[in-house]
Amino acid sequence: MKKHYGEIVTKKQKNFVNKSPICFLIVALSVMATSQLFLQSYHSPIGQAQDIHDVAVTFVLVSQDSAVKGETVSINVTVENQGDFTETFDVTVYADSLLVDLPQTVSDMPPSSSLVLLFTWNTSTVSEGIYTIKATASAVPFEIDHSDNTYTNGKIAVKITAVIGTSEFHQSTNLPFQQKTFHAQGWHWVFYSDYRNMVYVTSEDGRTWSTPIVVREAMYGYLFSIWFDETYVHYAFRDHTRGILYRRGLLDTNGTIAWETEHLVVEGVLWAPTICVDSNGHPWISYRTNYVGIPTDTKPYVIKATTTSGSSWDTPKQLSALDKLWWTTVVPLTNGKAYVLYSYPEGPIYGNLWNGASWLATEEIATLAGSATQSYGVFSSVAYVDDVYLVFLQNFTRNIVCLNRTYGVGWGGEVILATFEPDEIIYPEPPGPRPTISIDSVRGHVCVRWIYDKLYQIRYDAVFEAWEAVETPFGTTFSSPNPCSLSSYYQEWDSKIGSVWIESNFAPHEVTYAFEDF
Ligand SMILES: [Ca+2]
Repeated sequence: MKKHYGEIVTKKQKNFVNKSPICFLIVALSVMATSQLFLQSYHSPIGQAQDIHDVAVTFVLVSQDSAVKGETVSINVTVENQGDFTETFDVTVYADSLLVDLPQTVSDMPPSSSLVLLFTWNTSTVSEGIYTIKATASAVPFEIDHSDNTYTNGKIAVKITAVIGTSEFHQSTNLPFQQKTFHAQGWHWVFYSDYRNMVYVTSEDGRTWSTPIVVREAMYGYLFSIWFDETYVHYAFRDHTRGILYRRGLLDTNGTIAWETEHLVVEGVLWAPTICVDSNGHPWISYRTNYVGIPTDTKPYVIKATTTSGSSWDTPKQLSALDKLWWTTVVPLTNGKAYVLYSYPEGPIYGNLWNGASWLATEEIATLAGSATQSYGVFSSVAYVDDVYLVFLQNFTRNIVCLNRTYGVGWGGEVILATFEPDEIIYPEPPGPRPTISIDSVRGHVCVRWIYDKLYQIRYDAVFEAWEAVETPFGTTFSSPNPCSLSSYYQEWDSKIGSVWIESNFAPHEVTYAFEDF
């Protein structure tokens, strides 16, 4: 008979030859010299017990059913002396075949008593996987019933990813080019929408996270974009009634942000702002006018601040006269230069270079058959020095492709990084995966990540000028990751590249984070 942890333990009926109806229990605690705390139950002496030696593990309680690699898991093991003699024995806990902790010796355990032992499992050297937790009490001399000496309870999944928050809506960390996360001041920083507010959470180790800190109202992740310039964090936010708003804040070493005044950048019914800061410290924001339904006066724009604090802004530059459901992004080059990219669903991708003094002619980047952008025209781009890298899901081929623009030369050809069959494209509306791209200047890499059933990565080695093999650096334990939700660091920060995405198809959706440390 198995007892639940926390219940008063009674003696097994098999120990009584003649079970008396007037048996009663008196529960007492006896603190033994070993300082082990036994929960003891006495029975009426009217029952005549056999002379039995029998110890048992009666319950195993694991503190959690999943853990991020590196976490310490607590395991409570309840043991009982179900025999008639004082017993001494060892208790060992396993995760599959791995020893969880040092075995513990239970000394001089009185008959008819129980004891809860605490074991801790440090998972920092454990491989990702699902482990079954089992506790075993060593047999005592003359013990006959060995079947109850081992107790197996449940499974625990050790993951490399961390759930850092929840949202009632799945579009909490979109869009891939808008930036939501970085590393600075010894902290991991992640911004997302919880379906009510823009919030941020911080962590020093990537596993233990702060409670969310509210920045401002924001129902969806794609309403705001983050930029980190090594001193300030900047955001662009699309307000339903006012237009595009801008604000910057100073990061504190304690993991908080001292925000300055929020400024109105441009008025109107606008959508999906993306922000960056150029090498002179001036914020840039790209966006489109209007946002839903039939495109009417729905055009892409980019605007630059005339001050580093974003207190005043230039006249917006209209990038195209076409009415389309544009997505835009702007990336900084050296010496105040910038490159703006814009595309629409199943359309080509366009780009314009700001050379520091004026705009150069529009470049059609992806115009070949099948090169139009999939996934609502969403793409991701970064700049390294003055070169621009671009990655997106092609409309007809279902290839994830990468192109790069060499400064002074122009755009090169498409490189296919991954291919999906049409029926492999999950999340048909909108379609995924939506890849992200990050610059790793420490190792000379461009790092492309995307989500299908798990998070994949492929890196371009600039030294050998070759793409490396596709890998899954964050393991295989994912629960319905949303392939449209991925957002990654713009660049390596402190030798780390982190990513945030949404898991689980049903609310509350799990905001999930992992980082590569090199
Ligand atoms: Ca036993």
